[in-house]
Amino acid sequence: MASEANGSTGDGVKMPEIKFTKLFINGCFVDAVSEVIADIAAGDEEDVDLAVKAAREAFDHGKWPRMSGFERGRIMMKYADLIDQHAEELAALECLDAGKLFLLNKILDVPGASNMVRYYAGAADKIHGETLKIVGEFQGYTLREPIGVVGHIIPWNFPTIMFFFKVAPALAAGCTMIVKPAEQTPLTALYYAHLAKQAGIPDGVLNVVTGFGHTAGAAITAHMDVDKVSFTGSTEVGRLVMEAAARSNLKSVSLELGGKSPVIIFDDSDVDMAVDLARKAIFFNKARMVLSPNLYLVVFVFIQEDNTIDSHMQLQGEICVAGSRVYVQEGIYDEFVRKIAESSKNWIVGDPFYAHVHQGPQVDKKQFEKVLKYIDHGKREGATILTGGKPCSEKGFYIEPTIFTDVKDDMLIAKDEIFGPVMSLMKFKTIEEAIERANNTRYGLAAGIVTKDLNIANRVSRSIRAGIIWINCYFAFDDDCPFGGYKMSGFGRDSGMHALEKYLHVKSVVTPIYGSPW
Ligand code: TXE
Repeated sequence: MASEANGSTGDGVKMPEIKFTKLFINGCFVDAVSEVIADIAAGDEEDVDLAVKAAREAFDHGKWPRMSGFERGRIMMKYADLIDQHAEELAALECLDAGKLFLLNKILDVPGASNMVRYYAGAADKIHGETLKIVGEFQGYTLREPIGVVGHIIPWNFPTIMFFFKVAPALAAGCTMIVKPAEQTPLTALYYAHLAKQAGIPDGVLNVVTGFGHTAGAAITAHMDVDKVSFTGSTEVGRLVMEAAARSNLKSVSLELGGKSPVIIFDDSDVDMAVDLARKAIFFNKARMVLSPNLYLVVFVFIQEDNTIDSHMQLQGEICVAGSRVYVQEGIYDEFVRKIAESSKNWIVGDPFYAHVHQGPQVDKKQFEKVLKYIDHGKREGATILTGGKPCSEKGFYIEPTIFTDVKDDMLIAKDEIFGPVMSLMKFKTIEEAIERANNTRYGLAAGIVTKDLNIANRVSRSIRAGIIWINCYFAFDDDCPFGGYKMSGFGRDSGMHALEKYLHVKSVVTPIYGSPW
């Protein structure tokens, strides 16, 4: 987390005051029972226990699960308005904490979050059951009830969006919850908790315990009184989450984990467009699009008078859906390789505060070293470096956008999630081969298809085992678009109406019906 909180930024944005640094339990900011890391409280097992007790009480005896969906929705609408009113400060906090661009936070992440709250506010009074005609003299119906106390564990790469991916549907469902933000990026979560109280969300419903994964996170997953854990992060920790759930109270678990997403480019593609899309899918994007806070892409944005924006995406590969395996059909392979190598000469890696920069630094030393290790592995396994391949400055965690050719499917760089600006480029002959190789991964989060042939697009979409397929585009999301993985990318869906299901139980109620002629 960035630490310099004084003065103003280079762009003249007012440095935000860091007001909320304690844990948020039962409607109050409280000191952690244990130690304090710098300014931020490091919650541990005891703190989690206090937060769970507050959430349990709010669930078992409080108003939130019992009030009408309409009333919950009304309070959530107010919450969304408060988020908008504080957008400037929230955006600056996120910038300070996560190193994400201020303007981007202000016009996309924060409004994207408030709109997500509104989306689920609108759903809160539309949670219905079914009526059942039961054989014999019975009738039945189903109730959809909140699942209970939920633990949300979230990562650092999208602190605001991840917070509301989890919190907004759980609130609409009537659950109570404990959020543990990533230790790198806790500041906005605390601010969102403060705004929730202001909006009228009762004490104990939304608690935030900041702290480390192996202490606070692990305590949530092992807690006997947590009914569900919703986790986004690494596959390794996802496994630990399931183990802890199995060993404790068999709590329900949903996981959104890593990916190794393929981008499949067919011979009939416009090669320039395909090069642009493949780069965009992992390094950055320069595009013009209609301004929409619902489309929460990671972009640098320049607003035009006609309400469109010129943008370029700051990814550094630090996104779970990164298109890190690029399969190009043999007819256009050589041209594609030549053009992507040429275009890489224009990539600018540098300080993400500058709008002309295409790619910023990796988030921290751990990620920086992890990426370099994979690049080294790729070289030793016999892949060829087409571009990049090394750090690009002495200071900071900057890595050149790296493209490997001559990659074999069984090389580590083609199998593991690198979470950095490293693309593996591979050639294929037939559609069947492309499908088989794209599916030859333990992950299944996303895939991209580039073709002008509708039948190829439809056939490949159905054949790829992944949670989201982008045809002739990449990174297009919406609140209404379910998002989640197949295979070791996890299970359960964030976003869209499907996310509500994770936070609801279905109960059947059966009664006799005497003398019915039916
Ligand atoms: O993730 P962690 P890290 C992948 C990506 C990246 C790697 C490591 O490949 O390089 O994960 O990143 C909490 N019990 N993704 O170390 O450790 C932790 O405090 C309970 C993909 O940041 O999984 C944080 O809040 N919780 C991903 C959250 O888990 C624990 C986004 C994620 O941290 C815990 C981020 C434990 N034992 C990384 N240990 C995506 N799917 O988008 C840690 N945590």
